[in-house]
Amino acid sequence: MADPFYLTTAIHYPNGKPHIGHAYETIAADVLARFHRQMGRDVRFQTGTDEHGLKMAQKARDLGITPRELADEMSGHFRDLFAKLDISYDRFIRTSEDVHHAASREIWKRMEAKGDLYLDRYEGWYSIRDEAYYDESELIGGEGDEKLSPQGTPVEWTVEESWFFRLSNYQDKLLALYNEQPDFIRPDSRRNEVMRFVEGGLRDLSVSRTSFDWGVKVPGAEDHVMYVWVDALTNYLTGLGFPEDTEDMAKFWPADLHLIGKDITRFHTVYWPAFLMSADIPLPKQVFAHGFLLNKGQKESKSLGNVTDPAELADRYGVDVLRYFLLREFSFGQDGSYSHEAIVNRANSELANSFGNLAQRTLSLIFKNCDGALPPLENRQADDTQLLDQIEKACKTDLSTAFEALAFSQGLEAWMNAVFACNAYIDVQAPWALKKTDPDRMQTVLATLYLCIAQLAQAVVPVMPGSMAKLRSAMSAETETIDTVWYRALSQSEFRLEKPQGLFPRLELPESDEGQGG
Ligand code: ME8
Repeated sequence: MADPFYLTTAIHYPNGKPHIGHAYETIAADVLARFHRQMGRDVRFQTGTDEHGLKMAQKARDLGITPRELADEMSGHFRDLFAKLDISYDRFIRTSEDVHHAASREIWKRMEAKGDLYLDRYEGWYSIRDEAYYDESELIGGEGDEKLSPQGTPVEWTVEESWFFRLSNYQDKLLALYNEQPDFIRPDSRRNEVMRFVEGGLRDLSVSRTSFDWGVKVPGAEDHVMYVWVDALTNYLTGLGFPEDTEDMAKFWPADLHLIGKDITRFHTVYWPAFLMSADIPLPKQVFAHGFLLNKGQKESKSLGNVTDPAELADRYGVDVLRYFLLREFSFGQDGSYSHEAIVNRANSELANSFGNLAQRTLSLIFKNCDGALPPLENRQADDTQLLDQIEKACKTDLSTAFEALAFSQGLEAWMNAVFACNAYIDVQAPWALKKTDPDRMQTVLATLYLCIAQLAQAVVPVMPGSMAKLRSAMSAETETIDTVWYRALSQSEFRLEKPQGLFPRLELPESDEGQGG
């Protein structure tokens, strides 16, 4: 049986329309899901929306609608965007679903049965935007005597009756976890940060609210709703059918990977494992925190007027160009800065001029010079075998190893180097000139290139599923195994090549961005 692989994104706050960070995280997760499926694993991929909490309640009040109306509308925008971006999730979860309330109440009851929950009064600095309390010592100064959270968001002194979770009891167990399972938190920089935080001592965590009622009711104390992070984290279990003993629970829990952004590392690597230990539920295997995307070096915000709609980017440049750009341009664990210029440059130099041009040149030459049939792959010379070996290593070893480790940009760099090698080969061999001087040699060169292109296309199916499906279909290269045996069978079949179509058109900068640099 295929190895199961359960992968989740963070669930997104639908208090506004999706932004580029949401697109980035979900595209990366989708590439990984498709990659693992391609490797033969039984993948379960979950994403969704995190609909409770004060932030949602306040936003709805500002708009004069109910939180549920806000959630319904905005959650729809996330679904629409993910359909546009070709996201192949298996489950889109909404935390307002009844099954999710039931799952959250069950995990609560288990933590309570353990003796880890107690009622007390809470006073502290609360950030509505982060939905988190902060310690006085963590705050940073804003303008005047304004206080801000470490994320730079406003905090308010808040007093309320609250249930508490005995997080302080879990310090040693968490440190043991990080030491015994060094891969639990990646990348290492985040692991070090979390270890320092936990070593500093843990205070019990306030886990219920009475000041509003948009959330999951606390079992036995129905005037309290759960702190939004308690129910939000539980989504990863709900989606598999918890608390029922479902087949999905048996097959996919513990999760293989929670993919999140760096700002919510603490919730996933301190609170979540502590809740699970308390409830006697096995822990996920890994949490990977990716970096943040900035717009020309700045955080996007309504006041700066620089908010980019990812759907518009996809419409303007093409979904696959956007997917490729986001994974190729940035080191996955680090922050990155994007601009229209960077997208256009990357797409033109690598997709249009390099890979697209390689495919177009090769297929056109075969179309024109080989009577529509595939040339035989015979009489190979050292140059040909060397290229074939190099492409196979880049696609099957280098790219795969990098993708397994979530080093997407490194994997795509290896792939691009393989494309460059093919372009260097075609320039040196000059099959267009061989047509007159040595037609047999021309056939071998074109056959070699065809096989290389089929492998290159297959390798990046997870990144550019739509355009690679088109190319692979046009080349009759849709099988799993692409090698010389496959090529020989194909070239001896009734194969007829269609007139090749351009894959990646050259892009232009939008007028407003011309000459601005980026
Ligand atoms: O944090 N670049 O939701 P969210 C890259 N509901 N990633 C970004 C980003 C940016 N500029 N901005 C946000 C939440 N993200 C909670 C999660 S999980 C149980 C609950 C990432 O809508 C962010 O780090 O604010 C997070 O992983 C995801 O987008 C959703 O953020």
